Amino acid sequence: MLNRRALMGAGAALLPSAALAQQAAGVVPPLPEAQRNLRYRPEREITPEREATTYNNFYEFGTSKNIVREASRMPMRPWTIQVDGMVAKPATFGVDDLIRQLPIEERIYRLRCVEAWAMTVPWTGFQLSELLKLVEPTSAARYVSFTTAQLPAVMPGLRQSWYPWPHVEGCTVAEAMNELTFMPIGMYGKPLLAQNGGPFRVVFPWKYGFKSGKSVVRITLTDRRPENFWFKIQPSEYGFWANVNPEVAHPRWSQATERLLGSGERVPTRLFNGYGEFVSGLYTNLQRERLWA
Ligand SMILES: Nc1nc2c(c(=O)[nH]1)N[C@H]1C(S)=C(S)[C@@H](COP(=O)(O)O)O[C@H]1N2
Ligand SMILES: [Mo]
Repeated sequence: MLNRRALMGAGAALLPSAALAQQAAGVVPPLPEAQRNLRYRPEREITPEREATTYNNFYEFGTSKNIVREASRMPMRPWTIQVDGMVAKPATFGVDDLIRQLPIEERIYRLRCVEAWAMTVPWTGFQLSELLKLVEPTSAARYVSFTTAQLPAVMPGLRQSWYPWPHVEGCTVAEAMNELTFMPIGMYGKPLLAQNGGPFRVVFPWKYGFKSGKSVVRITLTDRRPENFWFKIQPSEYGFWANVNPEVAHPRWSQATERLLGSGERVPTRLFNGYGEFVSGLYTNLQRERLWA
């Protein structure tokens, strides 16, 4: 019989190098165990996995909704995320080290694109506030920006030089620390696919989908409002706040209803995408801001 100490010793010596070899080979490890958090109720049918993983918006890979083939060429290991700016402890984390350090859970959230399609997805991931606690934002930090990877070899969209690459999105520190702000590393119980923003992205379920930057490589805390990608392209249509509101029309269409991916059913859109109980307090003193995209 194997001696337990010898076994543990061997495990400790072998596992990290095995993990490193896997990383070097670009292998994405399976998701850790994750309990579904029932505090966040879907209130809708979960969107079929096929629809949610094949109808995508990811301009780095092209402007159509059909970018799976292009995205599948993106290597997702090794992958690091740099967290810097106005923090006491700036750090760069390997994605798998980060996943081991943080509490991982499953949450079913609704996502409402500004183009009026919507989906309901079981995401696996961590609350962004848990990551920010590791780096300790300073009291001067007011905003957080999220930068997407720029990989010209696999992202044909980057050749469209009129777009302001890299893709940057942002929010306030209060929004980033809100309990709803989530960083998925998976969906439908599987590692997040490249087309959905693997190996990890951010989601703000109460904001239009364009705020949820994909394939993030850098998170920066600042005292200046980040100029987000879509705002730079078309400021009249895509604001900084972009909270979902059925009564405030997009310049080119009504936002009163939305089309569910999968069934194609049209349903009424809700204020803050139905998450007002968690987030309306963030906006009480901001009535003069353009809070709705
Ligand atoms: N880097 C990057 N992030 C992005 C986008 C993008 O083009 N590039 N599109 C956004 C938009 S408009 C939406 S609606 C969601 C779509 O996410 P999904 O493809 O997983 O449904 O991703 C958002 N994040
Ligand atoms: Mo979108």
